Amino acid sequence: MIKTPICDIFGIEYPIFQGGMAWIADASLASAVSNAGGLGIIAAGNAPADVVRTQIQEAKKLTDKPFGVNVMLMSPFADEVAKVVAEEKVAVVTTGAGNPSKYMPMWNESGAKVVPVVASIALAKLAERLGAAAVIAEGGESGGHVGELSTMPLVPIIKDSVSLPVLAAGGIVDGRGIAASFMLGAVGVQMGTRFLVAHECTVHPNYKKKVLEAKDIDSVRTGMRLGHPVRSIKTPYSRMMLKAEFDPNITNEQFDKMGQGSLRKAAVEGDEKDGCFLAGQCAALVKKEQSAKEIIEEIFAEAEEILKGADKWVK
Ligand code: TUI
Repeated sequence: MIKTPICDIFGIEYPIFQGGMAWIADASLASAVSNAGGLGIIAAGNAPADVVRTQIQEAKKLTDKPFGVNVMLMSPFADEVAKVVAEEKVAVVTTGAGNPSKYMPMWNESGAKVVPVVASIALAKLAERLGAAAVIAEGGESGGHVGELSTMPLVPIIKDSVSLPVLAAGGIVDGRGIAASFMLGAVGVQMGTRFLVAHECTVHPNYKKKVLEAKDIDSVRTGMRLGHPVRSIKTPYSRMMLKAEFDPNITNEQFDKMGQGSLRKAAVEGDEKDGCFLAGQCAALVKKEQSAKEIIEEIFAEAEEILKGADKWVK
C-alpha cells in the first residue's frame, strides 16, 4: 500500500488527483475518481458559475467522498465561480493558469483546502504564505495550458522552495510516472490524460479515439505568440494554428479568435477537423479504456512494485 501525507490531508486512499480538464472533467468523472479512492476534480474551465454549481451538487449526490473543483483563473467567470466554490463548501480547490491570491482568504474561511498549480518558485512561496494545503508542480509535458519548465526539473525545484507537500503533474500516466515523481520529492501526483479514456469520462468518443491513437510525436504546442501556450494532439486545427503562429499578416486578436470555441468543438462535438484536443505528451502511452477504479488500482500496484525494487542497482 502506498500512503503519503496527501492521503491524510485530503482524506483519500490513493495520493492521486484527477486533473481539472476544462469542458471534460464533470461530476461523472470526478465522482468516479473519488469513489475509487483518488481525488476527483470538477473543472470550472470557462463555464459560468451556475453550471459549476450544478456540477458540484450533482457530484455530492454521486459520492460521499471528498472531491475538488479546479478554478481556471483566466476565466471571465473566475470571480463568481470562486464564490460558488466557497458557498458550496467544496472540500478542495485547485487553481490553474494564474495567481489565486485574491481568493485564498475566502476559500480558507470556507474550510476548503487550496492547492494551486504552480509553474514557478515565486507562486509556490506565495501559496505557502497564503495558507495553501499543498501545491501541484505541473511540467510542460501536460496537456492544456502549459508552463515553461518540464516535470523533471520543476518538481525538485518546487520541492526545495517550500515546506508544503508537492504533487507532481505533467507526463504521468502509469506506475512508472508515480514512482519517478516520488523519487523527485513529490508525495502525490495529478494525472489528466489517462482519465480522458475512463469509462466514466463523458467526453466525446472521438476525443477518446484521438488519445488512444496518439503516437510519440503527435503532441504539439500552439499559442506561443499570445504567451499562453497550449498542448494538444496534432490535427488539421493544430496545423493551421502552427502556421498562423508565425504569420505576420495575422494579428494577435485574429489569432486569438481562431482558437475560440475549439476546445468545446473537440470535447462536445468530437470535431476532428476544427477541434482542439488538449492532451499531454503521455497520450502516446494510453492504450485502453478502463474504469477510473481500474486505472487507479493498476497504476498504484505498478508503482508499488517499482518502489519496492528501488534498491535494484544499489550494491
Ligand atoms: O491551467 C492549466 N491547464 C489548463 S487551463 C485550460 S483552459 C483553456 N482552454 C482553452 C485554451 C486555453 C486554456 C486548459 N488547460 N494548468 C495549470 C497551469 N497553471 N499550468 C501553468 C499554470 C500557471 C501559469 C502561470 C500558473 C500560474 C501562472 O502565473 C501566475 C503568476 O502570476 O505568476
